[in-house]
Amino acid sequence: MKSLLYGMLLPLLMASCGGNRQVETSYVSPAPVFDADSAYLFVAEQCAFGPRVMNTAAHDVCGDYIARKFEGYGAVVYNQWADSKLYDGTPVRMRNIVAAFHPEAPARIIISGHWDSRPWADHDRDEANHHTPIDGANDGGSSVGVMLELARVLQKDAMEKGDSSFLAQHPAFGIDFICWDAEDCGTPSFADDEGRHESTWCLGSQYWAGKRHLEGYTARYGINLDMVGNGNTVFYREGLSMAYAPSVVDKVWAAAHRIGYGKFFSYEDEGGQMIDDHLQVNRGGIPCIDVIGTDTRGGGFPATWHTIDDNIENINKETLKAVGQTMLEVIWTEP
Ligand code: AHN
Ligand code: ZN
Repeated sequence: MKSLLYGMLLPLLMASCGGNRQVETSYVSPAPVFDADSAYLFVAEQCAFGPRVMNTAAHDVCGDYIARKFEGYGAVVYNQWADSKLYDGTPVRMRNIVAAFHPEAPARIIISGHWDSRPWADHDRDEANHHTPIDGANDGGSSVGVMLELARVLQKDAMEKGDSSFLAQHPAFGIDFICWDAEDCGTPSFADDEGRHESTWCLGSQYWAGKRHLEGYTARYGINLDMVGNGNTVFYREGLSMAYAPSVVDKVWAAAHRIGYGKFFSYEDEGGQMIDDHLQVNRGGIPCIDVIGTDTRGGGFPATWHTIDDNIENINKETLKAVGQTMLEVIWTEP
């Protein structure tokens, strides 16, 4: 206690009697640097395969790419393959990819996002594009790009710091990066209303909520990332996140504000609720929030949402940085 008091008082005393009257109040984060250029490259690499639509070669090859990248950064990768059906009964093969750091550790957190891209640009202003699959640079690619960069940073920290690295210092703490498949295949706007049901979205996370990649698997909480890579983006405290996991919302928003990214993480009440992968994780019994991008100009989904403009040209490194650095802050300050 005594030394703690000294530690707090000494800088104040020095500041008040010394010549230098500037008291340093800015917060110094323990987290390493999140490289947005690197995250951007991971988004570009995913897009280069073509749209990650289930039952296509681009999807399969990109799934292998994602699994291989995580393994290269030292994660243990679990693949969860499963069969499902689209809104119209089309059979699809899906693959959830789970990349685990410290797979045996009991105290786990999940950072997740979907890796598939929407098979139809059914929100494009040109109706001729409504049946065209999208690159999904923002919607899908951005979350995976951020997660891969987080994995790269974890490995870099381990290699440079050895025994004093974050993970070596916290052997009981583990992180799972979960890439959901088949999130974005919900009934398209050109189909009959009858098939337009909540259950046609998030097929991969629905499956996982019922049958985990490992029997008995659980985690403290999850943070799902969705559309975290466009410009003009702000994140509001989404309704279902506030209902299921308010303390996780508080933790993430506080972390962002602490390190100077408050403008991206708004405390304004937008009140909206999203049907997204976080809902399935919550239904599976693990508190999970959704960090989902909203357009600062019009509110609602980003301007590129479900259009052919959701491509690498509209990826913004500042947004990737704000989200990625906030995730590192959350990890590095996790008790
Ligand atoms: C619905 O539109 C039902 N949910 C939004 C989830 C989503 C779609 N996120 C990205 N694409
Ligand atoms: Zn989407």
